[in-house]
Amino acid sequence: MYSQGLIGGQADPGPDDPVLLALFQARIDAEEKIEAGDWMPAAYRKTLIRQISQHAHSEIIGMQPEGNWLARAPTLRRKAALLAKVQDEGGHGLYLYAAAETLGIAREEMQEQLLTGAAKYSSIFNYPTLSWADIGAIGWLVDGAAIMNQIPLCRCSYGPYARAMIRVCKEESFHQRQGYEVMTRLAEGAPVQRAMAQDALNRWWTPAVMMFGPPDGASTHSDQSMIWKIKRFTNDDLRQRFVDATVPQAAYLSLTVPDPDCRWNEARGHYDIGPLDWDEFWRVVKGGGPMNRERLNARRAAHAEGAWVREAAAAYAAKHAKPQVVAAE
Ligand code: BYC
Repeated sequence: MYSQGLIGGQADPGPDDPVLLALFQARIDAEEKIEAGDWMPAAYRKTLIRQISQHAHSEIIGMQPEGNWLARAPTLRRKAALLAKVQDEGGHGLYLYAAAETLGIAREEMQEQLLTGAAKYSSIFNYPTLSWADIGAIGWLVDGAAIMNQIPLCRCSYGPYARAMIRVCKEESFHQRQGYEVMTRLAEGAPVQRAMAQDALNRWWTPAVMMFGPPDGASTHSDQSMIWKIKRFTNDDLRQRFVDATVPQAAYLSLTVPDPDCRWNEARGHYDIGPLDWDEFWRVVKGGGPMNRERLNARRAAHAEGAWVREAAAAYAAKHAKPQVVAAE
């Protein structure tokens, strides 16, 4: 369990202490970073552990849809880029677990929450990658959505999360470009390649638009997370930014966004989109998506197969541990 009650060895006076709460909010309002040893309300700590651990799980599970194509990449160059991208995602998961650990939760507990299905991870990774074009669509759309969501997280009020996000965003930017380049080649290619690109866009568009989370009216955490400057924009604001940036990119490739209601709205100065199927979103989040079972089973198998590495690392650490210095009487 994480030590909500103890911060830097000091007893936490509790979330209701109005003086501490006011001082804490004043620091947030002044754009100061909150660091691991600082006093923070228990609910702030809990929100961050929830969000950062879910984010870490998403990166780790997110390696699977693309990992599916590593051995089938069409050229050595494509394989090298995809391999680097998947490895980056493993690295993002590790920085994020480390950032969550600064809040007092053990990595083993987060792993347990993922493996038992108690923790969420991003809905997007519960869809299958059926063709090579899906690798292009994931880089373009999923990493594009991730950048839109994560650039503001570089300014998150919690220092360790904000700092981890700076490096993550640099790498996500390369991921997005490699995806768009794959799509560009396919879109400029033979009719069958164009058809693959369009089919991938058709299947990934709506899940990518829904990745930003439920509409603002149904978002349980947004209001408080905005006050705490964990979130800088609401789910709908970020979704709109993503749509506005991505629809012209599809047009540049002469591909069609699979939404008959998607059109420029001069009065709003934004693209409109049609209604989204939020029942499907919740079904996928709650385990009923096309790939939820496979994703968790693959993670459980990888965890079990890695047991010998954890045991060897623990044995090595024990062997090389500094002998305990016993204080002289
Ligand atoms: N999927 O109150 P809300 C990546 C849940 S990794 C599943 O708006 P919040 C990448 C939400 O957790 C992508 N669940 O929540 C990796 C909450 O449930 P709980 C991951 C979702 O936290 C590899 C409930 O719905 N990115 O990009 O204020 C390759 C109500 O939602 C989803 C991050 O994790 C979803 N899509 O806002 C390529 C970024 N959306 O927890 C790419 C960090 C919502 O109460 N996270 N839920 O049980 C965030 O920015 C925020 O947590 C979210 C949601 C915007 C995702």
